[in-house]
Amino acid sequence: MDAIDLRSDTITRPTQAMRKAMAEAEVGDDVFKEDPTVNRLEEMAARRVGKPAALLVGSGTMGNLVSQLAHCGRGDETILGDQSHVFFYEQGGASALGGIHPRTLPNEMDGTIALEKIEAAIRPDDVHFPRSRLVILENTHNRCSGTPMTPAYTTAVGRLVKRHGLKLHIDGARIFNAAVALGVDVAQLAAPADSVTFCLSKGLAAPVGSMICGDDAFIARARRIRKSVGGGMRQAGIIAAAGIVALAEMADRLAEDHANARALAVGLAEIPGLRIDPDSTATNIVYFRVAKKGLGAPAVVAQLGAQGVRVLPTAKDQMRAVLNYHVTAADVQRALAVFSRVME
Ligand code: TLP
Repeated sequence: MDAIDLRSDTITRPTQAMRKAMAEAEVGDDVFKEDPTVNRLEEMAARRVGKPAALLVGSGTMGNLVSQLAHCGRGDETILGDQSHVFFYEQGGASALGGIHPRTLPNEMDGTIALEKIEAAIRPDDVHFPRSRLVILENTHNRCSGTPMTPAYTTAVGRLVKRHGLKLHIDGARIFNAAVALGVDVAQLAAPADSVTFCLSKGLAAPVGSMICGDDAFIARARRIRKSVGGGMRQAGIIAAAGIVALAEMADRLAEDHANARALAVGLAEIPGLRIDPDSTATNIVYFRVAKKGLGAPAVVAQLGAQGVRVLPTAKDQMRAVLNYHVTAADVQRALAVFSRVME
């Protein structure tokens, strides 16, 4: 039997409809803005997220980097969560390549950053300080159990940021998961932000690609910067075609991944030696701990792997499972049986 791969939703392979669309895609040179399929995807993404314009980039990491470079100059400061993907998993690219200074604040368990902490971190105009320029939120919050950020919270941050003359960027790699989980429109989650990135290649199952959305001037700057970091792709309609299918067909089904995640979390909570609060799982990401003396996450991961269940170790005693398009409700039950065997 095939392995049940729960390491990430990035492992999803393109659907048949995507492969067909890719094979038949009308293409042109996108650096000349002449790829009709890329243009169509960018219009579609902008409309869906409720922003005037959008830009296709190679990855979520590139989207966050380009967005930071488009908002900030050298010596400017970003304010972001200490558990954020941008801070944790993107090699400090904004510092290395853009001279941008990150100011981290603690993420609460639900991925939010306390409003008063954001406000207190905004620097006054003083020759000693970097200029506070950009606040970055993440929705859903990967390292905080995939928790969705509500429109009320995002709106409050947006207001605060605007009052102080800063900009707001949302790393919305999984913002469609957030919208489905909260039963709101993506545009509502994106409205308070000056820029939003989202990934086509995670739960939406496209093979490659992320979108940056924002106003026309911002996207024009982002387009220039994308070129400078080597992201000017030519006949990119081949991948945009899959992105169009992803946006049109794959967002609504994310509720299935969320239900499967919940079932997995509830099942894991019943297995002796594992620790998880099933209520922490609101979307497709499940974090859980090993609580058995002398047993660490790497050993459990190796034993699970040997029995056809793949999860990701995320700390000495912590693992992550991410539900995705290729994992069915029956797979979840099979995986739980393997977990029980391994933990005996
Ligand atoms: N996250 C990956 C790993 O890098 C951890 C995963 O498997 O979850 N923002 C968020 C919130 C993300 O979770 C990720 C990918 C990205 C940005 C970066 O996207 P890519 O991998 O396309 O650069």
